[in-house]
Amino acid sequence: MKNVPFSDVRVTGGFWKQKQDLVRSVTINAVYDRFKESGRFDAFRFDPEGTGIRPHVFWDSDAAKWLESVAYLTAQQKDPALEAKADELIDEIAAHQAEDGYFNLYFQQIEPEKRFTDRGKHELYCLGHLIEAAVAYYKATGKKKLLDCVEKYTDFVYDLFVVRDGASFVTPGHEEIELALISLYRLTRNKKHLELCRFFLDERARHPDRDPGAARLGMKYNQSHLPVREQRTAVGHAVRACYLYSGMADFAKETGDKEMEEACRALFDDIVNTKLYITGGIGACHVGERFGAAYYLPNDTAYAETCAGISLAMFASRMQQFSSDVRLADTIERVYYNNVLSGLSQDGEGFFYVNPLELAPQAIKVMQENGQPVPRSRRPKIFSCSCCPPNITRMIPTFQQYAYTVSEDTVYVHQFLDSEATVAVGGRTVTLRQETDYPVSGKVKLTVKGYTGKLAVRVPSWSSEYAEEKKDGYLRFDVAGDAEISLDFKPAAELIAADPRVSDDCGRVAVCRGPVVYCLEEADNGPMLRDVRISADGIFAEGPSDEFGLPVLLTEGWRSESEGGLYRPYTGSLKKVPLRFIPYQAFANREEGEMVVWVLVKE
Ligand code: FUB
Ligand code: ZN
Repeated sequence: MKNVPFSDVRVTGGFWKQKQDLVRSVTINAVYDRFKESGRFDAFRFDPEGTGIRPHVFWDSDAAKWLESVAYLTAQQKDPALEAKADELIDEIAAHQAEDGYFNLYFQQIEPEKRFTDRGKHELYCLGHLIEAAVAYYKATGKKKLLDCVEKYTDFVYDLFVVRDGASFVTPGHEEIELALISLYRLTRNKKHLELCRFFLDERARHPDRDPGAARLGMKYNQSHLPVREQRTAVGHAVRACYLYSGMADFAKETGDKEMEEACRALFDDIVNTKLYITGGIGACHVGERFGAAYYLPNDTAYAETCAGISLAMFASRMQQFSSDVRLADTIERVYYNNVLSGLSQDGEGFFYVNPLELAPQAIKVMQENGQPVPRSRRPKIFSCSCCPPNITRMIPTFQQYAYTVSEDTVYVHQFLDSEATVAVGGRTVTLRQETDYPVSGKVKLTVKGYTGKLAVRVPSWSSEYAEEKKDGYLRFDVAGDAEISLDFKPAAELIAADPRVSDDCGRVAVCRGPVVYCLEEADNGPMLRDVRISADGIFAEGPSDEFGLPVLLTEGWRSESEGGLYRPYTGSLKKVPLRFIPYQAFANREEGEMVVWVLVKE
């Protein structure tokens, strides 16, 4: 099975076009401006004395993700001004790459004698992101300068790590380069790129003396506790984990390594069965930005980093190279419509790094006073550790990469967006048109031209339509020539409960409509939202969708009487109140206040 690349799918309208237009017109430039102001781009001038800029150890990766984003945008629609900025940055990289191929902002400018001496300092992670940027930029523009640079650097790394064993550590402390090496290999077909990936995967956890974990969190923190083929439980830093699993899945695909594939399957199962927020967020713990134990999914202190959600979608999509397990596409959908989109403000300039499922600004204030790490109640325009913004700019413009896969005789439709795709299947090129305003409605019209073969269309797990007809989550059609298929998945408000082992959610429900999770905000419903109850009948009216691009949900609920002293005899008396739920992805775009996803339910 092959993923159909984003560049073969043109988004023509609807929900995703709006999001992508926002990134193109606002976000990509906003991230550039913030990175420029913070010195991230001027650091590439390699003039620390003159500029006074001391680069952070992973600024290279921030700039690389911005570059990669430019590649994806420009591949879909030329933007000479953006491309000029990207070229300028690439010129600086080429100009300052060391003779031997090494490139790193921090180590070349600040501690040149310490290259590859500290596993925790992200050099290989930065190279991974530069590789991804170079591959994307070459494919988008045909320009090879950055690709030449990263190939030279990769040769250097191969020689240092594989041939000479000349670094202080053996494998990356922050994985990412593994998946990047596979995309480089897929472009160059240079066996060294695949071999370097194999080396980093095979050697992981085999050198505890040279490859440390984190002081407080041990070897699990960076997945160095077990050889990768033996890993079955998702542990440690969530972004590191899913980038690693993505690399493992890609490697297994390229080499037919069944043990590796098996490990990936188990790791995916572990995440979706026990460690996934309803919003698609992963990595519950602030300390170590890591997975908690199974079913540990607190709402107010949820970490659920935007990058972690993105990394999970990347992992799921790579697992689609092996099968059409419908949970893969369902997970990508859950992550994108909730955890990823909540990472971006409606004006396109602000970002969440942490995506909690409950906000109580008073509690946040106390936690701040205590010096505890807390979620934010507003989206800042940049962070000192600003990995999420350029991940948003590279991923929203390419959401269509998750729409289709093809096997020898079947085209699979996994995601729904108004678009036109050109898909190669069975030695032929097929045009596939999707007309839809999904997820506002669940209506999807598919038009296929010039295709004789099978078409499999996912029925989203939230839909109760087509229960009889679907097989393994997909509707199957035999197409001969041209075909038109009209479907309606009929999203409607639904109450979802959690496994009782998720203690924060006991006695509570989440309101969902199609793939979209909803929440209550103080701006609509006043404070004390944890006290609000809704009816178990779950009867909602749909309100207008102009404010958030998706309908709001209206219902009546109940709250306690507030009078009666701090403690009072229980009477059970409640008062009726109107309630307005908005899409979780849009929370914290108005005045500051409380937010809850999981609400009490009244039988
Ligand atoms: O360390 C690099 C990136 O910054 C990680 O992937 C994120 O979790 C954040 O720590
Ligand atoms: Zn991040």
